[in-house]
Order: sequence, then C-alpha cells, then structure tokens
Amino acid sequence: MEISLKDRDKVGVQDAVLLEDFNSSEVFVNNLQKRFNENLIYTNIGPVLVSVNPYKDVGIYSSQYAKEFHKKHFFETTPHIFALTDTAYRSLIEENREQCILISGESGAGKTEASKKVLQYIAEVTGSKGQVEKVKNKLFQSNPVLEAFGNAKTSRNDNSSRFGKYMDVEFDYEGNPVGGNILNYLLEKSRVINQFNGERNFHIFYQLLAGASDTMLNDLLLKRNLESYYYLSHSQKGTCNKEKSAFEELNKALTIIEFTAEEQIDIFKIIASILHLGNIGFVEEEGIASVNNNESIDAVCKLLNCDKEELKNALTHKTIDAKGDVVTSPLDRETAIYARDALAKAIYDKLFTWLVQKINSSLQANTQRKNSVIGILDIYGFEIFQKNNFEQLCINFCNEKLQQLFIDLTLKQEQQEYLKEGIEWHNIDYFDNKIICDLFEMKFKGIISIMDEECLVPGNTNDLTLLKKLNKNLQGHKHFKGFNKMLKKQMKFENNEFQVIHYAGPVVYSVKTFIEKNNDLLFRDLRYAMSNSQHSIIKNIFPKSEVMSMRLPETAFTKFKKSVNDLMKILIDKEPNYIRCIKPNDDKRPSFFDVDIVSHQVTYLGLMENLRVRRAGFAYRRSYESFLKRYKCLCKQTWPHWHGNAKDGVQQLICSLGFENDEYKMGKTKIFIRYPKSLFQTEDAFQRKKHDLVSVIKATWKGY
Ligand code: AOV
Ligand code: MG
Repeated sequence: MEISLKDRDKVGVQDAVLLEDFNSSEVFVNNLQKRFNENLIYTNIGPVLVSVNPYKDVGIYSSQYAKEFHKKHFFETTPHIFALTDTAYRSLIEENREQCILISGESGAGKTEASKKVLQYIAEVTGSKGQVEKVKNKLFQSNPVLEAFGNAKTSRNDNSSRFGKYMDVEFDYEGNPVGGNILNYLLEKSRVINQFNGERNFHIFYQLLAGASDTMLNDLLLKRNLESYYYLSHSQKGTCNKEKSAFEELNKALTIIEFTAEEQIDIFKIIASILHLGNIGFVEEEGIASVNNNESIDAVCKLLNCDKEELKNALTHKTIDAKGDVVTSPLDRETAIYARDALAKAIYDKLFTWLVQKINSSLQANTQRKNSVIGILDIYGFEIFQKNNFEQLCINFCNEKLQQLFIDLTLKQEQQEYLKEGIEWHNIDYFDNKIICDLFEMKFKGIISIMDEECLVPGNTNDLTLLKKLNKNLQGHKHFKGFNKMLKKQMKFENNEFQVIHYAGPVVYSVKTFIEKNNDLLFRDLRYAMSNSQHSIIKNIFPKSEVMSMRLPETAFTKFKKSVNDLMKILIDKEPNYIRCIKPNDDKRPSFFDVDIVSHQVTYLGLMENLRVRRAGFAYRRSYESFLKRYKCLCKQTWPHWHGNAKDGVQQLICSLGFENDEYKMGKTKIFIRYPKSLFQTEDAFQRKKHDLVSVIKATWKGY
C-alpha cells in the first residue's frame, strides 16, 4: 500500500480511514475527486468499497487484470471490485464463511455493472469443467433475460433495472460454481402502462417489435411500428439495430437457460397480448362502459387462449362477494380503463416472477449436498426526488433495513476482530436507526400497519384520511412530521404530504395514490377470466386456488416488508462485503465530477457514518509480518534482519519510532493504529529512508 506524501497530494488516499479529518464530507469528496481525475474510480473505507462511475472504459477489467488480484491479500492490492470479490471468495473457500456482496447506490451509479464484474471475477478464477462451465454460462445468461424484461430506459439510466435483485451463487467443496438462485423485488410494473417524458417501457417490447421475423409478428398479430400501441405511444422512440441484436441475444440466452421453444413462444404471446390489451378502448353510455374495439380484444383472447365474452364482461363489470351475497355491477369508462391497466400490470408482473422461477429451476444445483454461497444484492439505493411517492417510501424503508444490517454486522465484525485479537472493546457511539425501522414496522402504530388498516377496512377511506390517521398516531415521533400549518410555513409542505427523517436525511412524501398502490387491486372477475385461460403460463400464474380464496389479499407494502425481512434473515448469517456506487454527474458524462451531486450521494449512502463507525475504533491494522517487512529499515534493532518473532520486532520498531501508548494496540497477530497521522509519519519516514538508501546505493555504484 503506497501512501507517500507525493501520492497523497495527487491521487488522494486509497483508504478514506487514513484521511486526517474523517468528519468532513468535503475532505472525503475531495479525496474521491482527486482519485477520479486520475481514473482511480475505487476507494476503500476500510473493507467497504466506494466506486465512482467513470462512464467510460478505464481498462481495468481484462482477464489479465483479474489475475493480478487472485490470491493477493486485500492490503497488497489497490481498491478494486476484483480485490473485494477475491477476499469474499477466499473467505468462503478457505474459511468456509458464507459471504454476501451488497451493492447500493442511486440509479445510474453502476450497481448492475458492478454485479456483473463480481460474476466475471468469479468466472475468471474458478474451474471450467463441463458442468461448471454450463452453470457459469447460465448465470451469465440470466442477465440478458432479466434485463430485457426488467430494465428500461429512464431519464437517469439508459439501462435502468426496474426491480431489485438478490442472487446466490452456489459453490461446491472445490470452490467451483455449481448452481444459483435469484430473488426479485418490487418490479416497477406501472411502467407497462405509462412512462414519463423521454423514458421508455421495458426493453422487451421494443426488442420484440424490432427483432421478431415477419412470420412471428404475423403470428402475434403485431405490426412493427411502435405508434400502433397505446402503451408504447408516449415513450421515447428507440433505435432498431440495437434492439434487433438484443432480441437475438435474448433468444440465445433463453435457450441456454433451457426454456423450451414452446415456452419461448408463449412468453412472446403474453408480451404481444399486453400491447393489444392497451389498445382496447371503451365507450360509455349512461355511466356504463362497453368495449368499443373488437380487433384488439380478439387478439388478446386468441393469444391468451381465453373466452372473449368472459374477458369482455370481466373488463366492464365488478363482482363483489359481500358475506355470501354475490353482486355484479357494471363499470363506468374510467373504472374499466383502470381495470384494463391493472390487468396489464398484473400479467406483466406475474410473468416476470415466473421467468425468475424458471431461471432458478434451471440453475438449481445438481446435488444433494449443501453448497456454500456468495450472495450478490443489486438493489435500489436511497431515493429522494422533487416528488416522493409510495415507491420511494418502500425503497427507503428497504434502505433503512439495510443500514440497520450494516450497523449490526459491521459493529459485530469489529467487535469479533477485537475479541479475536484480544483487544479491549469500547462501545462505539453511532446513530442506531432501529427507531426509524420501528416507525415503519411497529404493530398497529407503525406506518405500514396504519396504511394496511386504511386499505383493508371497508368504508370511506382515501389518501387524505390515511394522512390524517398517520398524523394522529405518529404525532410526536422524533422521525415523523405530519402536515400542520406551522410546518407548512416552515417547510413548504403541501397538505397531502408528510415527512420521514431517515438516517440519511429528511424526505417529504406525498400520500397521493398511496391507497390505490398499496391495495394493488385486480378485480376478481379479471382474475377469474385469466385463471380460465388455456395458455400454459397464464393459467399457471393465475391459479384457480387464489381466485377462490376468501382471504383478503396482502397489501403491496406488507408483501414487500415480508420479502425485505426474509432478505435480512438471509443476509444476517453471512459475512457482508459492501460496494457503494456513486455517479459523478447527472448527464452520463465521462470525466466530469460534480462535487454537489457526489456530496449529496455521500450523505444518502451514509458514507460519513460508515467512516465514523470504522474510525471510532482503529483506523489502520496490519499483520505483524507485513508491518515489520515494510518498516523495519526505520529502526537499528530490526534492520536489516530481525531474528525474533514478528510481534517483538514490531514492538521494538514502535518504541524506537516513539509511538505514544494511546496511539496503538498490539493484538495477537496484528498491530492496530488509532490515528492515520501516526501511520503517515511512519510512512513518510519510510519514504525518506528509501530515498536515502537508493541514493547511497546509486552513489556506491558510481564509485565502482
Ligand atoms: P445502476 O444499476 O446503478 O442503475 P448501471 O450499472 O446500469 O447503473 O450503470 C449505468 C451505466 O453506467 C452503464 O450502462 C455504463 O454505461 C456505465 N457504467 C457503470 N459502471 C461502469 C464502469 N465500472 N465502467 C464504465 N462504465 C460504467 V439503476 O439499475 O438505474 O438503479 O435502476
Ligand atoms: Mg441497475
């Protein structure tokens, strides 16, 4: 690890724990910027890796490059995603400690690319025997499939993942990948029916229209132009060549993952049926809607193999079962459109989950043994926009839980290391965000419970009654602020807004559409019609048992909370490795570092808190052997050779360097140095000595 004065001025320090002023985010960001300007996109905070998206090829991911990291100690290499992956992989193989790699950051910060680099590194350093190669291939090919169906162009990222993903890679006792499993979270299904200006629907729609042969399009009753489809007509137009080759790649990937030819065609039939569904229009007479376009509904029924009259009826009626009394009533035009869109979203969402399940069964390891795993989490980071809604509340709740996990695991790890090294442990002063997690999760009184109650209890509830209830119940909570006149003046609140003070800072949410989104309702008539379909996937994803069930369906937030809590259970048993991704500017521009934009993310990623937790203990630790090897020339007793054990050698060295007692601690195998200053002084002395030694050698050579 080179940390000479010259280097520090020019390229910053490669581990932020070595910054003199670890409380200043300005100093931290400045250090990132120095490194970024030198194309050094990675920086550590102890074991946490911070990555700044270069938006250009910086030439650091070749096979050759990967080899340089293999079997090197973390301290011997520069910060890199390969170094982090190697550490995780070796802890798994050599010490049998299960690992997870947690990647977070804003949209466009480089999370998905990072997760691919992790897989790439694993592929580089593991075997290539028949079965192993096949599994690796499938793991790689799951990406184009999930990206086709789960990614879209947004204003922030041309290839934005609109779902969260956790992937386990399973290894056998030799350390080779033998299987995998993927969990998906919260697909942004509203994108299917509507997109913001300049954004697009999921890639698959464009890929299909551009890439399918004429015969296939004919079979799917589709035309090639996007304008023909209501669900695509608002979106930004794409370039065809890219879509065409992506479609070819997708088909190859589906085949490698062992989707049969029929399954592939059935998937595309569903995608086509969604486009046709969007084109179904309604007319209204005396408040009663009817379908006005037979061509589209015919197409949907043909593709999904379902009964036309049944679907027509289901799109325009609503049946309620009120304590045994079954009542069917007609819908008005607005509600019929709502029902149609809800169906399109539900079909797409369920198709996506079905795809993930199919990939999982293909990735299932071919063995009875319990394999050890490395989990990779690529999930939306903390979000704060001009307008924050239900989706941001879910995402930010998830980030609170991940922060809680971070605190638990990092402190636990630190504590364990101190214990192992026989060093006295002092409690670290840090902000514990449990209080915010509780604000969400408390029984009866938490945000999620209150929302559920307002959704599930029949009666005249709406977004504003929900807000009232939140205000009433959570008034006085340190991390919740509801609307009131005084706050309105102070904080420019609207009367449909509330604020949560998250660990990363305050966020104002608008309750508009909360009830609708949390209810996530698909009328029973439509569920029933789908469950009667003869299409092999549709009847599978709309099982009869679910339609018949009298139980109230779970709300969207409660479902999400459960899946997040399940994820926490998976992660808590693993050793965490963190990658925090940052985007340098909002314009996807290479070589441009916008200090304000980066500072904002440093705050919301909780990086200063990361640094503080890490620095509350010892800034720097190193094994006696490597410390002695590097610095032994600074002490007469240890130079050029030290014949005793390394620990005694380091003790000699430290004494002769004049370290004060509170500056360091001697562990069983490592020296722990509290302040970076002590280390830098040592390092600078070393650099001077090296310079002197080289001069002496040069002078001696000249003398010859
Ligand atoms: P995200 O996953 O964090 O956003 P991506 O991983 O998709 O972001 O990265 C966005 C784009 O940034 C990529 O398409 C690349 O062009 C570029 N990029 C990212 N990492 C690198 C890198 N290491 N080197 C060069 N270019 C890179 V989102 O899924 O939207 O939350 O929702
Ligand atoms: Mg992504």
